[in-house]
Amino acid sequence: MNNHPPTFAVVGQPNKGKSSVVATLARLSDIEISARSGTTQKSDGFDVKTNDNVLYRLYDTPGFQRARQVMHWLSSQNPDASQRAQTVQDFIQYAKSTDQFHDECELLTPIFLDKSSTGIIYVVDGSCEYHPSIEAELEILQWTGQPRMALINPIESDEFVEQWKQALGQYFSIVRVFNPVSANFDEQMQLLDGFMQLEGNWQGALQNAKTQLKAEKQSLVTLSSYQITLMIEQVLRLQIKLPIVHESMIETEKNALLAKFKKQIIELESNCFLQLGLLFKHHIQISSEAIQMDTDALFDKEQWFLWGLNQTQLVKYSAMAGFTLGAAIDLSVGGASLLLGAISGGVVGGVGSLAAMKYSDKWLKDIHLVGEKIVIGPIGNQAFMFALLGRSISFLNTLNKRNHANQNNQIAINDIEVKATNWSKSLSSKQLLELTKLLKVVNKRAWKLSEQSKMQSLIVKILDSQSL
Ligand SMILES: Nc1nc2c(ncn2[C@@H]2O[C@H](COP(=O)(O)OP(=O)(O)OP(=O)(O)O)[C@@H](O)[C@H]2O)c(=O)[nH]1
Ligand SMILES: [Mg+2]
Repeated sequence: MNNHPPTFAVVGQPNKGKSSVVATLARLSDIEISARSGTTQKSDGFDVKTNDNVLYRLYDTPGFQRARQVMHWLSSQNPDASQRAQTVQDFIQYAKSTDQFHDECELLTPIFLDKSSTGIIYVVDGSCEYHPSIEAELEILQWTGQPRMALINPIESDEFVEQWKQALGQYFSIVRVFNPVSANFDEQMQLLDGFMQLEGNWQGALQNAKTQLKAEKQSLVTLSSYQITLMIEQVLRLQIKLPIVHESMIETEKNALLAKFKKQIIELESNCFLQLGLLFKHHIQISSEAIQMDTDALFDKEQWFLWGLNQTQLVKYSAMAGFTLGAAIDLSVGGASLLLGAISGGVVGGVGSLAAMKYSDKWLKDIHLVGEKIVIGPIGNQAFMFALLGRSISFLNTLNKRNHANQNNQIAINDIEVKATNWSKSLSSKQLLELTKLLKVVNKRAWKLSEQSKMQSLIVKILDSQSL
C-alpha cells in the first residue's frame, strides 16, 4: 500500500483555494497561500502521513490559464471516446515542447503519474457566480477519464453554491461544499469517505487512513495533556529567592523580584504553548510584546474565574480539599476578598499572611522573608491554579480549530480569548475534588508519578469532552 498510496491532484482556476485545501488536509504550515492569483507556479506532491506512514498523497497545482486553447488542441486531434485520455497525455508531451501551456502542463502531469490511483479534486469558489467559460476546464478533466470530485469552497459566501452544484453535477460524480479554512476534523474525514466512493481500489487504504488519523488525533490529546501537566507542575512549584544584604534592599528589590517571578511563569506557559503548537504543526509566534500582554492577562485576577472555576465552585472544592485557611479568611470578609485570603493562605501557610496584607499590590503578598532571603512563590492561589489549567485548555482549542489553510496570521500567544470554556463541566464532582487536591499537593511538593498520571488523565478527560 505504501508504494502506491491513493493520489489526488487538486486543480481549478487560480486563487480558488487549491493550496488551502492541500494545506488543511496535509496539515502543512509552510505551503504558500496568498490572495495573489498565480501563487502556485509548479506542481508539488505532499504526503498525508502519520509517523512515517504515507496514507495518501495530494498534488498542489497551478490554476488553469488557457483551458479553451487546450480544449481546442484536444478536439483537433479528433479522438473517439476511448482515445481521449491518451490524447490528453499526448497534449502534455506537446505542451512540454512549447512554452505556451506551462500551467496546464504542470496541472495535468500529476494526473497521469500513476494512472491506477490518481484522482482529481476540482476546486471552485462558491461566492463567485458560475460562468460557462470554465466549461473547457470541465471537459478537459472529463477527457482524462480519472475519478473526479468537485469541491465548492465558499470563500466569501455561499451565494452561488446551488448554481455550482447544478453545473458541476454534470461532470463530477461527487460534488461537496468544503471550506478549507473552517472544515473540522469530521468534515475532513468525510472527504475521505467521498474518495472511497469514487474508486473501489482506494477503500482499504483510505479506511486505514481514517483509522490512523483518528488514532493520531487521540495521541495528540495524550501528548498535549502531558505537556500541560508538566507546565502546571513547574509553575506551581516555582519559587525564587533573593538574599538580603541590607534591610533597605527589600523595598527596592521586591518589585524587580516580582517582575522576574511573573516573567518566569509566563515563559513556562509560553514554552508549553510552543510545544503544543509543534504537536499540532502550527507556527506559534512569541514576541516580547505578546509575552508582555500575556503576562498582564495571566495575572489579571478579574479573568481567573472565567478561565477556571467560578467562585462558588472554588469555595466548595477548596474547602473540601482542605485549602481551609485562605477560604476561611475570605468567607469572613465576603467574596471580594476571596483572592486576598487565598493568596496569603496558600503561600505563607498562615503566620505570615496577615503581616503580608499591608502591601497594596496583592501579588506582593507572595513575597515574604525567610531568614535572610526574600522569597516569592510558589503561588498558592487556587483561582490562579484553575485559571492556568483553563488557559491551556482554551489555547489547545484555538490550536485545534485552526486549520493549516489559515496560516496568514500566525497564532499569537495572546490570541487566547478570555471566555468561559466550561471545562469543569466535563468532570464529575469527585474528579473536580481530585483535581483540587492534586493542585494543592503540588504547591507543597513535586507530584509523585502516580499523581502526575492522575492529573494527566483528568486533563485527557477534559480535552476529550472538548471534542479535540
Ligand atoms: N476566507 C476564506 N479565504 C479563503 C478560503 N480558501 C482560500 N481562501 C483565500 O483565498 C486566497 C487564495 O487561496 P489559495 O489557497 O492560495 O488559492 P490557490 O487556488 O492555491 O491559488 P493559486 O496558487 O494562485 O492558483 C488566499 O488568500 C486564501 O487565504 C476560504 O475557505 N475562506
Ligand atoms: Mg496555490
